[in-house]
Amino acid sequence: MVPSQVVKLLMLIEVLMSGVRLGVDALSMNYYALSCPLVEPIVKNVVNQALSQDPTLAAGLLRMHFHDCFIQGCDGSVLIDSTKDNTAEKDSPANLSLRGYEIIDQAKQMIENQCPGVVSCADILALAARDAVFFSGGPVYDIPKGRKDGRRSKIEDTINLPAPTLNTTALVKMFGQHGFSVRELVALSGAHTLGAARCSSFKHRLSHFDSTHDVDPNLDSNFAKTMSRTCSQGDNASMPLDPTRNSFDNAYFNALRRGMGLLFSDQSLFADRQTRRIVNAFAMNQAMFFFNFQQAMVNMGLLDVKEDDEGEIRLDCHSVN
Ligand code: HEM
Ligand SMILES: *[C@@H]1O[C@H](CO)[C@@H](O)[C@H](O)[C@H]1NC(C)=O
Ligand SMILES: *[C@@H]1O[C@H](CO)[C@@H](O)[C@H](O)[C@H]1NC(C)=O
Ligand SMILES: CC(=O)N[C@H]1CO[C@H](CO)[C@@H](O)[C@@H]1O
Repeated sequence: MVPSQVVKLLMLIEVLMSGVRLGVDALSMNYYALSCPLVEPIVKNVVNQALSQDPTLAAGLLRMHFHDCFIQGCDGSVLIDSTKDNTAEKDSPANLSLRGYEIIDQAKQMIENQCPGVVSCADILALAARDAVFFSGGPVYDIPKGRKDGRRSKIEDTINLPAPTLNTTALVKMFGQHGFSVRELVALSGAHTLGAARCSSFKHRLSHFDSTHDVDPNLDSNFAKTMSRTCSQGDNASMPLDPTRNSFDNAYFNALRRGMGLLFSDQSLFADRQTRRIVNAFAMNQAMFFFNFQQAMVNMGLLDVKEDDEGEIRLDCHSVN
């Protein structure tokens, strides 16, 4: 068999296996088939319309779904507003750059008009992130639905998000604790094919990096100069995470090979021998990256999902019922 056939065969086996794994979960692909059959086209239309106006919001939706899932499971907790008695996840100072809340609100409103009290905010966010990937040129894939919304959203929980200062050893450990393989960590990091980061997330690489280097030695020197120029405009000045910030492609992995990963955590995937092999494979084969990404996204979307009595269908995504 030629290599491309081998890849296709492996993909087929993976698809069959993931079907088996899904069987044990309460979620299902056709969860809303009877109760709200139009939920997917509604979300897709709202997302497509919003992204046609501002394509940079695709990154916002994808990152929001990630943060939702990593804290307390995919339960819409990232959407909850603070109240006078509770400071919510979204008001964590370091994570203020989440964007796209209005897209979720708009979809939720249209869905409530069609089928009130049926579709969770967590599912809407998961669908919106999936649609944002496709809108930007990424893979199209089906995701299981049926998540319930959680009632807890606390600023202190955001400590469980990975920091951009982590190296691959630490990332492997953290993602491993959520059940992800090393390959899934690299595939999920490929989400940084979309969007941008602020200087505050990468300036530690540009001066007093460690005891022997002023600047991170894994950085391409011209790229480091561009980063410094950005940071001369302040901590909130931002730069794209890869050269094609609005298109979902494998340019991120090619950038890592040239020492042009913006975050220390990104470049560290190429510095580590075990993950470098995977970075190289994704850089050379975009179809393989897409396939591993969509699989890892399905798994991420299943993190600690709440079943029936553990959660609710929030009527307004901003507050618990
Ligand atoms: C591997 C560990 C990860 C670390 C350390 C990390 C860290 C970060 C940081 C620091 C930023 C920039 C925030 C800012 O400066 O405003 C960022 C942006 C982003 N992250 Fe991650 N992230 C990780 C994994 C992920 C995953 C798994 C996803 C989604 C599946 C994701 C999606 C995004 C997106 C799309 C952006 C751009 C946001 C925008 O432009 O609005 N990240 N990430
Ligand atoms: C990764 O970071 C940890 C914790 O900061 C450190 O102990 C370890 O030596 C680092 N590993 C590498 C390969 O740099
Ligand atoms: C950066 O943006 C945040 C949120 O918009 C704001 O609170 C902060 O003051 C800004 N910092 C600087 C240095 O401009
Ligand atoms: C990724 C990131 O910046 N996470 C931070 C979110 O906010 C909390 C609290 O300020 C920090 O501890 C995390 O490191």
